[in-house]
Amino acid sequence: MASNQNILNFINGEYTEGTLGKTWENICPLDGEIISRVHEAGKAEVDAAVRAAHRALNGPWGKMSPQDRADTLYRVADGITARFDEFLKAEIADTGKPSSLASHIDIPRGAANFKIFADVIRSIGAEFFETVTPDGQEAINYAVRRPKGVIGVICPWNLPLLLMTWKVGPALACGNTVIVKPSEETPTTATLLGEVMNDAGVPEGVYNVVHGFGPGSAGEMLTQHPSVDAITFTGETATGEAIMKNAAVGVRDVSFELGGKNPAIIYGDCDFDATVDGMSRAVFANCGQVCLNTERVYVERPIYNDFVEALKAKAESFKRGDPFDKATNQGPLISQEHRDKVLGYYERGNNDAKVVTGGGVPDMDGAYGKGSWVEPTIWTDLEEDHPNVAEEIFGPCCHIRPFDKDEEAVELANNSPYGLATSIWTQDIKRANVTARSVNVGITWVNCWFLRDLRTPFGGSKQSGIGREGGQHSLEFYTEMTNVCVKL
Ligand code: NAD
Ligand code: 6OD
Repeated sequence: MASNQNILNFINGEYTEGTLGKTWENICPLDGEIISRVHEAGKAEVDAAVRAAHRALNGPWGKMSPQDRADTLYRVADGITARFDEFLKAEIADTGKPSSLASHIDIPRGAANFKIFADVIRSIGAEFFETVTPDGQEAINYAVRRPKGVIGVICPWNLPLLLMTWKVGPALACGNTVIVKPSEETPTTATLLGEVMNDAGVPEGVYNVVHGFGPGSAGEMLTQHPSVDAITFTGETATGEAIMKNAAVGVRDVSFELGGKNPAIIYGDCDFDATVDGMSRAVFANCGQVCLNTERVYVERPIYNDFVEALKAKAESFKRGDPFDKATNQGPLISQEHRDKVLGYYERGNNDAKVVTGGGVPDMDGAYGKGSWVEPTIWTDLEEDHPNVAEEIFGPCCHIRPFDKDEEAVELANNSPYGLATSIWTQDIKRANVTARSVNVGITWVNCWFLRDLRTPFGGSKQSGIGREGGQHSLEFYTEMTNVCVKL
């Protein structure tokens, strides 16, 4: 996957190397090859992006009607679809994920995120009250939604285009302008999107991209910038804490999608084969690098042994290698650094747990031998406070534990500082609904996993996030409401 590409910042509708004169090597995790050099933005670029975003906000974008904005975002979506293969190859080079996954989820969702929020903005109405006071005064009240302003969008590496457009789509639909800071691991698709924005007729300054890292770099500069009106962030909980401290200066709003240690509850009356299929995705999809992946599996005792064996068979069936081979269904981890972290947990598991399968690094042929691959791994027999059961690992691994009573399963599931997502597997509709209301998470799936309707509220409770985005829920963060009271 070697290439000599230069990845530039995109500010005010133009690509720029920036003034810092610093680049870093973008490494493909499939084979360790350098795929591009990324030009780091400094304070001058962040300032320029913020100024451009304010000009666009107070200029053409701010003055555009919601209908025209929605039409423009449809053109952006169509522009991504027209260049589907380019986006696909870029995402695969940055992340190593199999084409079967990226062509099914990442790129189509990257486009869909613009259309869904364009549709939302076309269809919203206004809250309206008729008021009569005790002393006979009459008024009408209506609430209008205005854009919040210039939004800082800080993104992770696991679903780069998807998670970035999940924020940029609603932000622009609501009339805001954005400055995106993609992950340093996956800078390419956000950069490519600049061309699509220009071709779609998005005015300059509406969509800006600055490249860099977190502390002391573009990420922190953006969150500290006093003229950034609000920050939406997806990433680690500890990073969310750092961003929140910066956002507190100037009392700026945040929307956070953070870490998780997601539980699944599998009842003895589930459809066994469908559950094993679903759980294989829930644990191992994207090499375990989806915030929604399951890392804690609780199984009712009568089917525990069979389930462990069946998930083991799935874990051992994954095909690694050429991402463009249709049969490939496991990619590498995002980087050697992340692999070292995951292998730290594997080592603890090898020492402390019963290792059902995995626990190491697979043999890979040729150039893939330099990639950041790990084996899908299953542990049993650990205590709940063991780091492998308590901490987010973000790799293709899980711990499985038996339970006897429904209440016990719920208690175990809730025993975490995180509260992002769960899945419940049963054919008993009452049991499913009672459990669904008892687990303290933002998203619950019954007999499925990551089945997404983009209009639904998405987000986490406890340390997994702040706020909900999706459909009309995104308006809460991306707009300010002004109530207009008119005396009659
Ligand atoms: P990360 O927090 O390390 O980095 C995310 C982004 O924040 C990157 O662009 C990074 O450069 C930037 N950043 C880092 N420190 C910063 C700082 N001090 N100020 C400003 N920006 C800073 O996360 P990651 O490693 O990219 O992603 C993995 C994590 O993201 C996991 O914890 C995962 O659970 C979480 N995640 C959560 C969701 C969700 O929806 N809840 C979705 C995807 C990923
Ligand atoms: O599907 C989504 O909208 C979404 N935000 C998914 C997040 C996945 C986290 O890794």
